[in-house]
Amino acid sequence: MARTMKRLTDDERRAALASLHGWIETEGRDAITRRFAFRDFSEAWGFMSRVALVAERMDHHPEWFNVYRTVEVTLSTHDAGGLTEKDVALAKAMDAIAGI
Ligand code: HBI
Repeated sequence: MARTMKRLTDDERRAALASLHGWIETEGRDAITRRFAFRDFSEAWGFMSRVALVAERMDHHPEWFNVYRTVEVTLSTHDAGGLTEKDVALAKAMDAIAGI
């Protein structure tokens, strides 16, 4: 049985956003969103490929939309019905992979 993660409190969410770069609260959802822009599609795809391997290791996956050199990402924990520490950890990993 997968351990159900606890949703972050409002204070925890605020602190988490302060520790991240460029992430914002998602409209109408208990989630966080960020738009990454790269030099070209190849760099965007390379980013997604590296993140995909981290997501598999974490067993925690992004909701993302790629158009050419941009990748829009939304993170939330479906099992918890909202934002958890797993989303913050994946966001930090994505920032690091993007070199932010
Ligand atoms: N990824 N973002 C996200 N949220 C989840 O709840 C989630 C996931 N990846 C895998 C996963 N859950 C499963 O391991 C569980 O549903 C069992």
